[in-house]
Amino acid sequence: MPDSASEGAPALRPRPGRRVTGSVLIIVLWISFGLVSLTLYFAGTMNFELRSADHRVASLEAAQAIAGAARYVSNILMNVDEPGMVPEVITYEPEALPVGGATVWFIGRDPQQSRPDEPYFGLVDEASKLNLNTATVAMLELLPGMTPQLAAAIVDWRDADSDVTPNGAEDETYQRLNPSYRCKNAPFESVEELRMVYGAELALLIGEDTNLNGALDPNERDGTRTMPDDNQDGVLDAGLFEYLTVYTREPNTAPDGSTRVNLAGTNTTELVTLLQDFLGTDRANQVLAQLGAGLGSGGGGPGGGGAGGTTLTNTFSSVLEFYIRSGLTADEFEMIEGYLTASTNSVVKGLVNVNTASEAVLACIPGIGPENAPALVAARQNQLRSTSVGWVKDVLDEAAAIQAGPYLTGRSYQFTADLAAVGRHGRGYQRVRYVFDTSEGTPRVAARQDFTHLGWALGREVREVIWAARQAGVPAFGSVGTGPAGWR
Ligand SMILES: [Ca+2]
Ligand SMILES: [Ca+2]
Ligand SMILES: [Ca+2]
Ligand SMILES: [Ca+2]
Repeated sequence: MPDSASEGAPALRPRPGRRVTGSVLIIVLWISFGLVSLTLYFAGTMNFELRSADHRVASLEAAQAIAGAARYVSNILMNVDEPGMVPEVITYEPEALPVGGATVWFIGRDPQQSRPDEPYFGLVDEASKLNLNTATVAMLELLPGMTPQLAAAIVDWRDADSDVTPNGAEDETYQRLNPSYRCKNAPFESVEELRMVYGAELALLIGEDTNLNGALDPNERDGTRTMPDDNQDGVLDAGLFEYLTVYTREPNTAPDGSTRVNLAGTNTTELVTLLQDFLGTDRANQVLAQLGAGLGSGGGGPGGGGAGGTTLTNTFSSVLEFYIRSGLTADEFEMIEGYLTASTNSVVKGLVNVNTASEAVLACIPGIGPENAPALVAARQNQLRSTSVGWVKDVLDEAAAIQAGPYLTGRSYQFTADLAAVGRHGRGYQRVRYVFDTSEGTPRVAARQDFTHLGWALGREVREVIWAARQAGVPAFGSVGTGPAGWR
């Protein structure tokens, strides 16, 4: 029974008091809970922020390292022994190159194709590819995956006229497209421009190599399970991008910078001087006799002229043809090769470097073809350091070599540096592809394209090294490096 006297005031004391305490407790609990949640929320966000900040820093490091590596490449190209020489891969560091806190790789192409599953690291010689602006329909048609329609459309795209090549495409074809556009009727400025050409489907251009790294990545050999739809044959069936360039141009000057002796003309004054300078008068006379020319004083031959002005009965379509007809030894030819030309142009465009081109590209050259390309690739194993085309004479028969001569060179002046980098903790992957042109002396960046969006292109092994290092909490590629001399 409650006490009536205590019914008023005392009743007010404990109850509301307890209720207040309870409410306070609940409020405190709520606030605590809220604070904990907020703390957890902010901690999570901050962790996320920190991680993404870390990632941003890593990306920045990688991007800066690529810019540094590009300067290093420029330096490599500036320091080749002789103009037009392809830098040997063992003379630079194309793999796991430390630059600041980041690491850079040069994604290249393996001349031996020894490990199809992993990328090869090195610079890529643009003269190992066919030039989109100079190759004929017949040459283009021999590329793997090329259709006669696309080969013809490529030539129509770049030629100035609007006459439709058989199977080709000029304005009326492009006007029918939606959206419609005009045929360019001017040279290609980039290989990517092929996308504009009628019939150049993306699948034809990139083939199975969706990340354009020249290696068979897991998604590129699993059939239709993941993109792309590859044929699962363990071989990388690359697209047309792999074989084409627009950059190849060779200065028509001798290694010492002087004007080359033109073999396409019939006047031999300069040739006589050159042969005498390098081989002596007697040997020069022998060679000229072989060529059907005579020195004004002495030396037999049907075309003998006045002193200092002899004529040749033959002109030469290429330096290689001159070599074949001259009877020069290989060593003699190599000495004078760089001083000779069969072109009157100051720059020769679109020559293919027979010392670096793939079998697929060599197969497109008239006189070589799919039947002779394998023999050339097999025979050149010891020619990789050479700038000579002379050895081709020993592999092809005479008629074939003479036919191929005008398309070939032993020198390269344009190189792709496809640079991929990771920053700290192997994070922040970036990839930029540069094309360098050295044809005017100092290396110049002819093209720069960000390839980061193509995704990881450094293969399984590099990824595993990064993962293992991250688990162990150690740097994946040694301590912070300063890069090799010259990268700055
Ligand atoms: Ca045209
Ligand atoms: Ca690939
Ligand atoms: Ca696939
Ligand atoms: Ca395949």
